[in-house]
Amino acid sequence: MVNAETNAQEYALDRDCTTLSRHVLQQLQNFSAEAQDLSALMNRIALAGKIIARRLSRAGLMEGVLGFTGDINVQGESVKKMDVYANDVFISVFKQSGLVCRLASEEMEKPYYIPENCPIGRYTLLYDPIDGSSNTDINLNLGSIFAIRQQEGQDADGTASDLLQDGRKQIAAGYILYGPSTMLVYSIGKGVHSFTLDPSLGEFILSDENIQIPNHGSIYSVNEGNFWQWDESIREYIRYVHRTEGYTARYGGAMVGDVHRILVQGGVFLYPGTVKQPEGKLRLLYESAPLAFLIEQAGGRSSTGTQEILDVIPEKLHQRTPLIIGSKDDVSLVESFIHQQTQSEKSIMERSRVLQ
Ligand code: AHM
Ligand code: MG
Repeated sequence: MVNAETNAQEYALDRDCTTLSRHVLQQLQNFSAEAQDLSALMNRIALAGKIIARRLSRAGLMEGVLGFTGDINVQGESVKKMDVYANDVFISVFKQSGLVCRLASEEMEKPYYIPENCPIGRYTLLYDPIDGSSNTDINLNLGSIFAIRQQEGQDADGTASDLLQDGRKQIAAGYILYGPSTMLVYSIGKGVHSFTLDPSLGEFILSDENIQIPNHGSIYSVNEGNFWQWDESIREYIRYVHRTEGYTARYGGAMVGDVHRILVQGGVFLYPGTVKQPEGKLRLLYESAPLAFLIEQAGGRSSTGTQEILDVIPEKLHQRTPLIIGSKDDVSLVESFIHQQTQSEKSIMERSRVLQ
């Protein structure tokens, strides 16, 4: 009896001590400068998450937190006050850290360079400070998405052109989910691990290690309001899931929550291109590539429909891309509809050429 109690106590103590920074060091199994840097970087990201979560938890009671600023961002979208706040939180947390040289965000036209009077590091943080902004004013789940890349070359002209590389250059990626509890899910290329913020400790504590996404799931997650804006191949896929038993739709308007559900339960999340916006809505460097890195680490896949997301080389920082992400089999199924459509278009063109 005493033994069982002691074991339970030891377990609880051990669990509470598995903080994010300790976990990163355990993953790397060494105390090299790089391991220390990564641990410190993750710690800073966690701090930003805690500050944002704190504000969100009281948003309805505070002045000047909810609603729009009246500005339009580089994406052509109306900016919410929380977008600006969260963007600034990441800058403020990293400015004096000595870990990064720049921060590139969905909300800023150009990267923010650490001023010369502050310690400058060799990493770049790429982030979407508040993902799913439309959920902000109605107290629904939101997220922050992040990725870390190493600076390559000097970037003397300030164009950050070394960031225009494929997603396999990411050394860490993940998201913070602001839901009933705040969770941080990350990968440094050694599996996917989730942490839950324990408000009484003010720490993210390990909640699940080496998460594996099922190869297939029943969930499809897409904004079906865009049905008539999509290519016929996507419409055909949706018709297929409508008439096939075993599928169910879930769409929350905030990708971090939708992708988190799929990470845990399996299925597929899609944001395809539309007639007006063939490249879709989601940004490669701040949204699609970090999530692709994570989902691949969990044994899933992500694709534009014709190419692996992690292989896409952007031409510009704010490049958008169609996104199909989730369980291996479900991503492949969507791709098969796209492939079929491309093949039939090719054979129609071939036939009309022969007839001319
Ligand atoms: P945001 O980062 O500006 O909030 O945009 C990204 C969000 C995703 O989280 C979400 O899946 C999608 O936009 C929702 O868009 P829509 O309202 O077109 O379905
Ligand atoms: Mg976003």
